[in-house]
Amino acid sequence: MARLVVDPVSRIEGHLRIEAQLDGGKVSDAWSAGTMFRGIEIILKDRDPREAWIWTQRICGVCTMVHALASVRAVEDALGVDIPDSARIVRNLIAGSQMVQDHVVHFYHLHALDWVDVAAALKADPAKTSSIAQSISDYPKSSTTYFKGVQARVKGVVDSGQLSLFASGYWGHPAYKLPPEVNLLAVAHYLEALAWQKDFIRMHAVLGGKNPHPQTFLVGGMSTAMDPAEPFAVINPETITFIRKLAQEARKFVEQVYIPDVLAVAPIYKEWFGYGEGLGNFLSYGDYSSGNQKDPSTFLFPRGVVLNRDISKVLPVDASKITEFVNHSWYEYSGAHGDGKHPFQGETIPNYTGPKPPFEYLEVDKKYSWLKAPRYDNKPMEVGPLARMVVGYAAGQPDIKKAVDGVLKALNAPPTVLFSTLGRIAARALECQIMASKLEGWVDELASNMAHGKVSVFNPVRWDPDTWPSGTTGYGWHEAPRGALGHWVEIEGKAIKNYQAVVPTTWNGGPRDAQGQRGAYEAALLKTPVADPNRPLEILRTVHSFDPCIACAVHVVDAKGREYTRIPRVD
Ligand code: NFE
Ligand code: MG
Repeated sequence: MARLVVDPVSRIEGHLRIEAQLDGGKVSDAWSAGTMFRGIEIILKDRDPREAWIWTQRICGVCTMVHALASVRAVEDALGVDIPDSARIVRNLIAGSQMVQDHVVHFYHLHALDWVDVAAALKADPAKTSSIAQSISDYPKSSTTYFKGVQARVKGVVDSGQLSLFASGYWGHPAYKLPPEVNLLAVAHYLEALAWQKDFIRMHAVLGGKNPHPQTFLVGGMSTAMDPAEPFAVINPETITFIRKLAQEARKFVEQVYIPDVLAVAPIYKEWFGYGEGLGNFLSYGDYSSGNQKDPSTFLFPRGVVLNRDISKVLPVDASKITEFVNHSWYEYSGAHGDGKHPFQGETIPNYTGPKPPFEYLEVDKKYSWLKAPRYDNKPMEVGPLARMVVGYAAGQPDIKKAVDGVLKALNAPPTVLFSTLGRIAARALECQIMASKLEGWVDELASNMAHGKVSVFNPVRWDPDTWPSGTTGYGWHEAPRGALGHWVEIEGKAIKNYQAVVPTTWNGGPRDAQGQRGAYEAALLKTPVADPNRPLEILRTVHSFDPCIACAVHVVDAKGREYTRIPRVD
């Protein structure tokens, strides 16, 4: 029995440590620990709820705008504000393009190198790579000359001895199984995707003023002025033409590069449909409305819960059943410690009680993470693309049903293969394809609203705090790239009394709860084979399949407790 420590887990956002017990070459137990503290919920106290989104958006720069969206929705819910239809569409476009960019970046830049051996790409025959590329896709960059050029570029990096973005990989590890030619194909697309995502996210520059952290959200809508006759309006006919082109190019990139690559790589690693299964409980709040943003029946991704892998039933989501536990987290709660707290009663009272560095292992029987442990109806849940595809499939959502059935048919496999590491990767790719196919439709809807004079993007009805009730609460939900995201706000007078965010990676990467139930990463790592404990590539495969973001999950650590900066409240 050996205890393995992976710290830090790289190619993620934030600081994550995995401790895993090995027995007979397999993981017999695992612990997931967020090793950074952030205090955004605390910073929000006493601030104006209309500006909360600007602060919460700084929870993360990877999923960037998702916390702005959840925040304005929470305050809109508390104040009873409906948003204009054109604001709904602009929000769908900003969030949808975030999801498409985020999934492509995850596949190529954060996850592919767990499956693709960059060093082996140097041994490939570029002519063979070219013929593979042309057999699986119409993507035009597929000539022998092109792949020769990519190979020369990679060789230049390797020969320089400065591996840069390819440093510290487990190159040559026996678990890499792709033929050299497929490695070269994937490395080429790694570089293409890097360039593509930078161009595509101009969608945020146009509709949000900048990326990351778009600046055009408002409680009550958006500040993206819309005017068909005004060249200086954010949204005018020229903008529509530009963002339509971005949406078309995104769909093409996903269809011609991302999807064929996933389909080319997956069969070579098909045993990974049998590892990384995890909890089997899935939660999706649902999102991307075609009408009223509060009405789940208008959502592209359905709302629901699937328990114990039973896709014959989708259970409704009851927000009152969400709680967070801190029995194994470095926080204190007032009152009975074994109880979970609903976010409306939630507290963020940090108290590090772990070992002083340097230490060998965390005290995993006590407290061991900066993540809380969220539970739904006292059960741990997986959230994210797989949860959305499972809930959507079980609910019979037509786009999801068609996409999932298509892949299962191609693999000649039952839906149960989805409950796995590779299933998570496939679900993310399918979801990205569905989302990329929806963007042009939303651009058309926006153009149509503009043509019909529906140019309002902001509802000012509750802008003046004198119109607010003296005390109120609200919650806002979003399906962020990594999963179900919720913000809960309590407003008293004209200021925030309490603010709690329960975030996708907190659900997936959180520690054990009062009953000792494992979180999603911890459960998914069980039975994972580890060929070489000094190079735990297989652990990375499963953890990365969730696309961890610890900055989000914990919402600047200084071991000595020094103050970095003091941020004044603006009255
Ligand atoms: Ni920081 Fe995030 C997403 C949110 S993850 S990336 O997607 O919310 O927990
Ligand atoms: Mg929180």
